Amino acid sequence: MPPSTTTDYSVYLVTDSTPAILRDKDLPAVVEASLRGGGVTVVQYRDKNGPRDEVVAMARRLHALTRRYGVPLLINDRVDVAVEIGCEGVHIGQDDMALQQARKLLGPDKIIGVTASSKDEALKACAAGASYLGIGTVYATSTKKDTKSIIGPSGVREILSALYSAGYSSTPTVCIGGVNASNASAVLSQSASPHKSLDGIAVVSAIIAAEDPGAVSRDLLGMVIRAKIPD
Ligand code: TZP
Ligand code: MG
Repeated sequence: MPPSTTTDYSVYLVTDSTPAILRDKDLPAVVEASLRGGGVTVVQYRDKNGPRDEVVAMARRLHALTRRYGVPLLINDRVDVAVEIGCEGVHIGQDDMALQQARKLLGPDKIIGVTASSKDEALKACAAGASYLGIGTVYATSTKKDTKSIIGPSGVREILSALYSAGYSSTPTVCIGGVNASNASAVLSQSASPHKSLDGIAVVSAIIAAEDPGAVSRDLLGMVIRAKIPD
C-alpha cells in the first residue's frame, strides 16, 4: 500500500487493550466491528507494554483484518514489530525512535506518522519527512494520562497555520485526545485555519468503548466528510 498521499486519514482508530476501555471484549472483534461499519479509514495498534511475542501475534491478527477491508495498519512505537509483520507503517511520539532511524528500518514506501503538540514539533517532523502528523492532545482524556500538553482546538489551529506558512500544506494531519461523536464537528470547524484544515480525527475510546463501534465510526466519518465540504 503506498504511503501518505493516497491514505484517507478521515477516521483514524487507535486501539487500547486496557480493560477499562475494552470492557472484556476481544480487541480484534471490536476492530472488525468498526471496520465492518465502513467508517474507519486507518487503524493504529497501540500496545506499549505487552510482551513482544504477544504484540506480534495480535498485530498479525489485526493486519489480516485491516487488509480485508483495504485499510492501512500502523503500529505505535514498536517499529521492529511493523518491520516483522510487514504492515503499512508506524506512529512514533517525540520520545520514541527518531524518524530517520525508523525510515531506514522501514524503507521509503511505509507510512511514518509523528505526534506533535507544538508548532516546533510539527515543523521539525515535517522537515524530517513525516508522512502525517497526529496533533494534540486536544482535550484531557483518561485514555492517556501522561498528556504533556492539552492544546485545545485553538492550539491545533495555530499548528495548522504554521504548517501552511512553512510550505507543508500537503502533509496530512489528524487531531487526537477526547474527540468523540458529540464534539467532532465542533473540533473540526474550530481547528480549521484559513488555509489548512484537519484531514481527520483520531479516536480511541469513542469507538473502542462504544456499544456499537460500527455505528459510531460511520457517524464520525459522516462528520468528517461534512466538515470537508466547502461553505
Ligand atoms: N495521544 C494523545 S491523546 C491520546 C493519545 C494516544 C489518547 C486519546 O484517547 P481518546 O479516548 O480518544 O480520548
Ligand atoms: Mg509513542
